[in-house]
Amino acid sequence: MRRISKRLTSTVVRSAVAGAVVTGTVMAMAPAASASHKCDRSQEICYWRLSGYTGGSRAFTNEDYTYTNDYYDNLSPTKNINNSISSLVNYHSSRFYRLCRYVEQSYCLFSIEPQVARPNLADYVWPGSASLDNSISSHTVY
Ligand SMILES: [Ca+2]
Repeated sequence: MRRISKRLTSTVVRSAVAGAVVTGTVMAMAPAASASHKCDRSQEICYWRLSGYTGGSRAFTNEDYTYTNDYYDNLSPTKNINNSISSLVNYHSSRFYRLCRYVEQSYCLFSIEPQVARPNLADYVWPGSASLDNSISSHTVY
């Protein structure tokens, strides 16, 4: 009886260790959830914090569910891109980026065609008249 109990305990401990290793792997991969990267002006949509393509930039090639984990390059202090984008260029040769007013790809009502530049998002409005300036939070791709 004592021997069985010891064996069971040992199995439980081994399972717990295996579980911890799996959890550790998932957590190590978490940063990859942010799909943004440095603007290289090729096959991507590039965003800037200020109008006229200034004030820090950040790019996406694929869709993104939330901008809350994306930050402009070379800005000190660091600045989150969520609700702070003021100009953009779609450098992609064929993709349309559909901009979303909210995170979780919600209220995605403004499309950016391939090879199109928007120097000042304050010149554009969401349906209903709210300015696009400082109000993009995610996007889809098609
Ligand atoms: Ca993101």
